[in-house]
Amino acid sequence: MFFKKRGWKAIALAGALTMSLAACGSEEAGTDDGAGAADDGTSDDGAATESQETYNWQFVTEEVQGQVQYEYAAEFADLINEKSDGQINIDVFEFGALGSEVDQVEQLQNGIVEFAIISPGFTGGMVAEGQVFALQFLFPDDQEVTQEILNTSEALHTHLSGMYEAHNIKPLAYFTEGAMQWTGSNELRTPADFEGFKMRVQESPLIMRSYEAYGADPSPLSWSELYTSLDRGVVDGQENPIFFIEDASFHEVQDHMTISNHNNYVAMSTVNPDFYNGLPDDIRALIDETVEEMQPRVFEMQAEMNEELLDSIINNTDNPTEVIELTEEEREAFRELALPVRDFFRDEVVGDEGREMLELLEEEIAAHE
Ligand code: 6CS
Repeated sequence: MFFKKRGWKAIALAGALTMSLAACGSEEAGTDDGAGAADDGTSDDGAATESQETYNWQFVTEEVQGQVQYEYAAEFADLINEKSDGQINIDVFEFGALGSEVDQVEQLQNGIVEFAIISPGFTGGMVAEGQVFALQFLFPDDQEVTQEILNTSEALHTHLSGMYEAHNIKPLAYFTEGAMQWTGSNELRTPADFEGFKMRVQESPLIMRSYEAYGADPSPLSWSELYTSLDRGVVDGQENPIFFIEDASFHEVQDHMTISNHNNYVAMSTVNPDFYNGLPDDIRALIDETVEEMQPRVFEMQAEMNEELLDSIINNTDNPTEVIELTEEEREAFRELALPVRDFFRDEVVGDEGREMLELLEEEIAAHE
């Protein structure tokens, strides 16, 4: 695996903090039972009394320091630590420390980690309905409106979340990491530019289908291999929000970037449901309250990063990237090809429940437009 700027970074676990908590905890839910069983998520100091449970949890992300998911998890961990007067400690892992994106999903499902940020693109083979986020031109262009829908949608919070829970993944929140843009070794302005284009995608059948609809030749790849693959011409291009393109230095090995805003990069903060359900009510309430607080914070965070790092790409004279912005007419040509993929999702990818979810989501989106 290769990360251009930082190399392979494994995060050393911070020493387990010893804490005492006024609330009573449950032994099976990552608490300190005083037995010093560090490998089952407990801390090793031994709480003085049952009413002084301590908690030591792990939170894994698909990104590295300075990127949205990691900074979200770090801030979430700090907030929880503060609110609990230091009695809940969360160790945050950068991507790579615990394996691939798919490994991380399994760790969450098995309770090896308590929390994870997951991109639905990596669970497409398991929760087909989660691929709804791969449908290009579905959500409004206005990022604030999109985030409002992600915060309040019954289709997502009731229907889709239930489908994830059936697979032992409990989504706590959905958030955008920004509008996605294309980078390429050639200019990407019209669908014809995608003809035979080797497009790197996440491992989701529907994302692949979306690029096949443009005539491209999609190939699934972890982002850890993407810089090198772009550099060596193994793939010709990729999609991501601007902050990620810049921070992972993809622009340095791509001559062109297209501001297409063809989709949002949506991520979910998730928790292992058995762990979560086994927590005392007040601890669960603390988590819920903090998840809610994080929603405006992560929106602000991604907006700032995406804006600043666009300037950084434009002003990079050492590795110049030609940046173009599609006109509405140019976007329309892609939208027309993307619409039948929505029918494919409805008719071939999901069952009745998934169809109902999409219909409801479309109604919710229409109500916001
Ligand atoms: O392209 C990817 O696969 C990565 N992109 C983002 C914005 N976050 C993590 C993800 O794995």
